Parts: sequence; structure tokens; C-alpha cells
Amino acid sequence: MLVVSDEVEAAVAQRRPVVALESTIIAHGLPRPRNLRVAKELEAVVRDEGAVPATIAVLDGRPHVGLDEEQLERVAHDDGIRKLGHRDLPLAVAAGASGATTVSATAQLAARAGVRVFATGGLGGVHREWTVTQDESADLGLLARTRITVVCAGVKSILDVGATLERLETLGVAVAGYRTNRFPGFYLADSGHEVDWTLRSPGEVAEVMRAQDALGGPEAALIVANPVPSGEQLDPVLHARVLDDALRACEERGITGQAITPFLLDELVRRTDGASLEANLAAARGNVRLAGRVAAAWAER
Ligand code: PSU
Ligand code: MN
Repeated sequence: MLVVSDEVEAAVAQRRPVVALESTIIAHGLPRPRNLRVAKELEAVVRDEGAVPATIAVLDGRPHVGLDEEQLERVAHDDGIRKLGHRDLPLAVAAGASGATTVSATAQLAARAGVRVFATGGLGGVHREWTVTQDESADLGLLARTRITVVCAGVKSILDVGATLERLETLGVAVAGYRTNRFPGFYLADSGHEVDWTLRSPGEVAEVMRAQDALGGPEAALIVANPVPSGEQLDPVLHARVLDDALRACEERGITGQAITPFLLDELVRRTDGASLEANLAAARGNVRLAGRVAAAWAER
């Protein structure tokens, strides 16, 4: 049922480095037409690190691991492309639908295809109004049950970051800062929260992955939280101001469910004159590069 590209299939079979990439950031997280350029650029960064990119999406009811140029273009430019969490996968397959995969759906399909390393911008998590809405991204629950290493710039700053870290602890998902003891804040290098563990090289990350496999226990992910370079972060004062306004706009317009994350990301781009987009992309690029290096270290096992 899974369509794995020849290139990805060969790399997995030969234990060469592969990095999974999600497609929701392309279809619903970034403005067009820049999104297609970014999708290609992120794949190029993976290749630059000597790894094979495996961008994941569902097209006409078939989950694809590794997209060609035309397929990538469909994800970026088709209006009908849905947003698929992991619970949506069987429904999309049976309906013959097309959709971009979130972190949860991407992680599931990557693991199924034997890809162990995955890069994204920021994870989903616990939303700020959780006590009222119970809105918590399915990313967290899926990562608690999937053996994959996710390189990310923390969780999106539109969320309740402290609550998200608490949930990750409860769920038993390992979290380590990359060369930092601060949990990154997506657009910002520091979310204001600490992490208990710091990893300093791709080789150290790969050692943790080996230990996960050797120790048994529940199949859970490893989150490698890699801060955006501080020179490329969004101005923290601007961030605090526009985020407040964007959250208010979201509430006023009654945006709910799956639409909240794309709406807030888009509002931030508009309200910062594109500065949040640059910070988002800087974070994503850095994560993809590090993921390429982790995949290479992992391939040496
Ligand atoms: N990171 C980004 N941009 C995005 C996302 C992550 O830089 O658009 C997406 C991811 O696919 C993540 C999803 O899984 O947002 C979370 O959506 P929700 O909060 O509805 O679960
Ligand atoms: Mn949600």
C-alpha cells in the first residue's frame, strides 16, 4: 500500500542515510509560491549532507514516501490538498483522497518505510486554551508510540510550551537539546523552558538511538530540539506582541480544530512583514541539515 520511491527504497535497504520530511509545512504552513521553492531547498540540504530526502504525502489515496518533482508540485500548489494527521490516513486511503501529512502522519509512514530520522520546523503540542478546548496535537500521542528521531526547533510558539513539555514527560517521549540546555522556541532560540539533557554531536544522538533500541520498553520517539541560530531568530519583543494579536484574531474569528495552526502561522507572517517566515525557514533549514548528519551517524551503526 505504501509507495516508496526507488531511491528511498534502495537507501533503506542498503542502510544509507535517509531523512523523512513532512508535507503539511509545505501545503499549509508556508505561503505560495515560496512553499515549492522551500520544499525543493530542504530536499537539497538533505542531499548536501549526503542523505536521501523522503518527503511524505498521500496522493490519490496512496501514501508516498519520497516524491518526484511533479508530486512535490502537487502538494505545494493543489487547492484540494487536505491536512492529514495519522488518524486520517486510513480514511484518505479508502477515499482515494490527497493530503499533506502532519508530523504524526509523517512519522507513522516514515517508520513503516524503515526511515528512522525525520526533520520538521516545530512540533504540534498543547494549545493555550487546552482547559476549554482540549486541543492537543496528535503529534504527541503518536510520538509516544513510534520509534523515530525527530529533529525540530521545539514546538510551535503559538502553543502552551510548558504544558507541552509536561505532556511529553507523561507520555515518555525523550527530549534533548542540541548543544543547549534550553528548550528552543521555534521562531526563537529559547522558549524560556529548560531541558534535562543536552546532546553535542550527531554521533551522540545516534548513541541514544542505539540505547533506545537496546533497552526495550515502549516504542517512543527521541526529540532532538535544535534552536534556530540566534542571529536568525525573530525579535522576541515583536514575537510577543504579534502573537498576542494573532491569538486574539483567531478567537474573534472562531477558528477551530485543524485550521488553528495554519491560521496562526499565516497571521504571524503577515503581522511581522514576513520576518516570522524567515525565522521559520532558518529553523527548518538548520533542522534538516542536522537531521542529515544524524542519519549519517545512524547509518554507521
Ligand atoms: N512546523 C512548521 N509548520 C507547520 C507544521 C509544523 O514549521 O505547518 C505542522 C506540522 O505538520 C504539525 C502540524 O504536525 O503543524 C500540527 O498541527 P495541529 O496543531 O493541527 O496538530
Ligand atoms: Mn488540534
